[in-house]
Amino acid sequence: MVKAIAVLKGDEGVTGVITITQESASTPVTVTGTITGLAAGKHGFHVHEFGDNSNGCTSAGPHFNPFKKTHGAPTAEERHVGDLGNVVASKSGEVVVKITDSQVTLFGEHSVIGRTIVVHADEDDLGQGGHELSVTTGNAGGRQACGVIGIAAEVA
Ligand SMILES: [Cu+2]
Ligand SMILES: [Zn+2]
Repeated sequence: MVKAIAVLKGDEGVTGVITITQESASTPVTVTGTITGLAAGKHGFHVHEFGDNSNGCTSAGPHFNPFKKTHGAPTAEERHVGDLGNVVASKSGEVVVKITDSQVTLFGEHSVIGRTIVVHADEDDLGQGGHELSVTTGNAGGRQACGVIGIAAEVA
């Protein structure tokens, strides 16, 4: 079992804690946690390439895409590894994240440990929006909060 954690911080008071666990290299990851301070509705949620927040969430770079694919839905064959789709914030701005994914991994050369989770201002159109940015970012707008994925402390 590998367990990783990202503490999300951003402008405008958006914060969150996201945990990623994975039993073995051949099993899916589970992504759980909470995010607060968002506008109600859908927000793009991705793993970005770099664990670099030196210039805020911008320096995390593009979506993590080791296989040179086009942006897509988490359920699509054609997607970036980092494409986790959307999370949905309640009226009070809170998200409860519970995602299972078979492309994000904590094992091997394409491990996401050391990369960054980003939550966006807008909805990810999953590549289907017809906007110029749909095929690279899902046109999900600004980066509202982000955090580097690190190795989690062991909890009893
Ligand atoms: Cu993103
Ligand atoms: Zn993408």
